[in-house]
Amino acid sequence: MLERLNSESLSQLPKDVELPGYDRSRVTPGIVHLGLGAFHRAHQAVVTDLAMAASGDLSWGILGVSLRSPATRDALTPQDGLYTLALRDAGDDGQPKEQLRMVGSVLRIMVAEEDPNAVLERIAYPQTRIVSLTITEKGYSHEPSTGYLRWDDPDILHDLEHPERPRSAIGILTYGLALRRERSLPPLTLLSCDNLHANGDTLRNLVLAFALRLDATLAAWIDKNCTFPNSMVDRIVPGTLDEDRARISARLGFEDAWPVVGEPYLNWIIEDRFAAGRPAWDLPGGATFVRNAAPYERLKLRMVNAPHSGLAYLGAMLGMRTASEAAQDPALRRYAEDLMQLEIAPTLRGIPESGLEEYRRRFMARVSNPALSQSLQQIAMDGSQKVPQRLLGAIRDRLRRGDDCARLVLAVAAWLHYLRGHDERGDAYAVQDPLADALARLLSRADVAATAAAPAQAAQRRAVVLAGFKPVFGDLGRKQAFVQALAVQLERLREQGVRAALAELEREAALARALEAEPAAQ
Ligand code: CS2
Repeated sequence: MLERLNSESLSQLPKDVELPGYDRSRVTPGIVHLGLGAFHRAHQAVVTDLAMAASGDLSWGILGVSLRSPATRDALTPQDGLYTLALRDAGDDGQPKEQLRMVGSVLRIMVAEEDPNAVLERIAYPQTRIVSLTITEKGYSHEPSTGYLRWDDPDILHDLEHPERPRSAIGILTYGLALRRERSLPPLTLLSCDNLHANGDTLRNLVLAFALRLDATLAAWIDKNCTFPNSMVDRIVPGTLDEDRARISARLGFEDAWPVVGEPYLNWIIEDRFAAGRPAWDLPGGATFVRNAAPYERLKLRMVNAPHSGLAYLGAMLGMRTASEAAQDPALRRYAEDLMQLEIAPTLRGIPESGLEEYRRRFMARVSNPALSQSLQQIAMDGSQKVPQRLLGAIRDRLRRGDDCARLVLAVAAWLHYLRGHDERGDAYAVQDPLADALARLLSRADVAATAAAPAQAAQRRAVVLAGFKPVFGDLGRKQAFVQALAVQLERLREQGVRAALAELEREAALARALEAEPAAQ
């Protein structure tokens, strides 16, 4: 049995483990972070740790908040908030190599569901200057196709009725800010670090909509005093496995109940609009501050998250388990590369082709990282919340110009096909999605419509019903070209399977190339 990791262990760790470069006992809290999952702990918390060491400004400790689950709090509290970050990659010999670092920036963890008031108090605490969020797409209680607050969301309804016990992130933030105003405290920055289109603007609109419903003067106060910078975050962070816990603890000589594992690559772009200062996050290997994050966010959602989702749905249906397994399959690899090169890159105007080429190459290398075990189901989950900003924006852009988007549409069709809940070998998996019930009803309606139609019309009828799902597709479902393309790709997946659908795309591409190469007709 190993002793549990805690502050006392720092001096006894092996020499090759990097330590927080500052005196942790002098750190004071400046950030409240909602959603203390593995991603935050492998990304913003690490850059905050490095920034405190480099600048000597120790007033940016993080108070972490888990919205529901006590698991992270229970794992990290006995460790005084300390945990290991393991960066993994393949070494020159092809074997996994791993660099360990102790992260010291998380001071304490609270669980909102147990004690929402403690969280509101912390937001309304004079020293709190940033409230940041990684609550995943579904944490925003918004409609994915429009970005509007879902007033029928059970948590939002609950929070309107129970100001003293909010449970949605939007409710917690708004009531916390109301308390801040009551106490005449200085302004605050709300920093979304989720993979959402215009994440800061989206968060701002949601908080203001909720606040307006409570009290127009509160909304005006928030609007005047708080900033909501947009940001782009990037690092592949698989969920921690038991074998990671065991391997890392053995190397430390102490038990770490919840280390996090990630790739060496990290990118963070933030709009420099902070209402009350910020840590010196702009260090080498840290964040870059910009005036407008939109082009970076679009690049990342389309050139990382879109192929990721495409690989996840197609790979999962083939019965694969991890992203690197999918990315190393020759046909899937070609699909992901063609998707980016032929269909997505041309929608990213203003970025030089060589830059996009480099970005594509780097993504393929990152996703193939054999030392990381990122589960395809993790990427595939919550598709209703991910598909719009990852795939549908690019599809809209291409349709507007009359361009072909078969590969993008195949990824969307693969998501819809994946929702059946079993792969091509018949193995079942759980579909995790906040709209799972509505999606299950949608699939049945599509089946009924297809069965009732004449055989030649069945595929088309199915696609019309599926694309009519407004929360995801919005008005795209009314675009004939989209519905048509969706019908083709879905039918291929249903009738012939993933491999044949991919082969068909390659045949079409080869034909198009041959036609282009042919001398013009006499
Ligand atoms: C992934 C992302 O789980 C997912 O949906 O696509 O978490 C991805 O790994 C990160 O955005 C990479 O920065």
